[in-house]
Amino acid sequence: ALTLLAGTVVAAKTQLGWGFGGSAYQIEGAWNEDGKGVSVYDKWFHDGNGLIPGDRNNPNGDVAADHYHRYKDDLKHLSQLKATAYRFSISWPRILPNCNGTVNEAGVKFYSDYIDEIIKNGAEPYLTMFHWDTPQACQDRYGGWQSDLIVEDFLNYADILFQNYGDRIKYWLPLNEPEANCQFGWGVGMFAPGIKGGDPVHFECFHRSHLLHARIVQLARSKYADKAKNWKFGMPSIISWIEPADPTSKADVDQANFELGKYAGWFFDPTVFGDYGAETKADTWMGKYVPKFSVSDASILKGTVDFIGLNYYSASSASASGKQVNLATQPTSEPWQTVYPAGLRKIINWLYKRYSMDIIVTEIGYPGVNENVTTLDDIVGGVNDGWRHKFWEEHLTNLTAAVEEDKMPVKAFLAWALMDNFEWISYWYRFGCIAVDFNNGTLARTVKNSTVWMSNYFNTHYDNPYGRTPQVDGAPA
Ligand code: GBH
Repeated sequence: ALTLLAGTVVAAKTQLGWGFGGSAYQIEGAWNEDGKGVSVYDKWFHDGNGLIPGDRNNPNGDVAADHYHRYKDDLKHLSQLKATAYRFSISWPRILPNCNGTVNEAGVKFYSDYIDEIIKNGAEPYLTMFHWDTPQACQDRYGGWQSDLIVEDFLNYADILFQNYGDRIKYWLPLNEPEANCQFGWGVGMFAPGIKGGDPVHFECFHRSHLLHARIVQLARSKYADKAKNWKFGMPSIISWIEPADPTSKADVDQANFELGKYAGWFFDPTVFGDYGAETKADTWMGKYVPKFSVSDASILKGTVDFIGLNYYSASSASASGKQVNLATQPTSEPWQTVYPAGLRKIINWLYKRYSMDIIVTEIGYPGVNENVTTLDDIVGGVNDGWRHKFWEEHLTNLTAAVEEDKMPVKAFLAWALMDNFEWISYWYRFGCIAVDFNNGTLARTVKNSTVWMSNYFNTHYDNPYGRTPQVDGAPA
């Protein structure tokens, strides 16, 4: 579209939302305030589990970035940086502390005020219902995600959120990375609540999560039919790009496609097509454990996402011979991450080819590097973050190529995370776009240089799709 402005022709830019994400346990703190119940993560760390040897004493999310008390100032950064979207999660045990029907009104009010504050700062709120902090009471009563009893409890929780926030929320992310929740919490047991149920429990838990997601969307579309016409649902999942080791070898390309298909077919296919993918069922490991959906399960599951929620962090290679190639373009402090910016463009194209749906990058981020550091407290919390700048610059170049050249329908890009936070086991990894001073305990906030660059990039290349404007003055001095 072209607009004539005093004789100059200005091409309208592509609309694409951008901003940041965060999750309750990782930033809020205030673990026992205003009627909040105990989550499995509170108990896990209070019991001394999950720590890295040599890390500072007993890191946990009790205080975290103290965002519960500082959220108004923190969210002012959205307007200051001209971000147009912000993804946050609700702490389930703040709303339902005892995993029964008793609602904590203070918790309901907190998130209502919170949503108002996001909107006042000109950003579109994306609401995550569950980012892993299951109420401990659900775990104690019936084993949490090991039992179908969690489905009815969660539906009641979702209903409370629809009822209280449905007037302001359009984008709903019921479950964040439910496969990771199941794998790490109940399968291998390295995250809370530390259940080592193995593959059968892991796969059952994730199967249950799919069915729960379907029931939540069904509830929205029946009980809140009028509003739900405008609501958009997604299930953010972490999926890595898998590169054929030799792109000229058909066998390697087939192998990479098979491996991508088995993950996509596990994470996304049920919500789009109503069943696990063919590759998932054919895989020797997954095929052994994926349960079957009944005909009625399949019919309620199919079509329960409006966009693919892509959490993109990493990449690997695949080949027919088992040969691997190194894709990393820069170092990272996360042992599980391989930074490969071209993979962002490739995975977007791959996902679009499979699903023909809108794509929202619900998470993407970089924790810094820990080269040349001697103690865990010396980590790079730096504000002159050249490595992160390189990370954003190369990923955004690929994002723009996907959008402008490949014409991919990417609707938003949510950088992980708004601020440095408790990275589930440690404060060692600094994913924040805003630094938080954990080292001397002031928790002072400083915008990282790369974030200013990113803000300029988005505001130069893209238009705001949501039509919200800030109702407050900029961020605190
Ligand atoms: C996302 O998960 C989360 O949604 C978010 O909360 C988190 O802050 C962000 O990524 C950055 O990590 O088995 O030792 O390799 C990413 C998926 C799942 C990756 C757990 C790391 C455990 C590490 N994560 N996994 S390991």
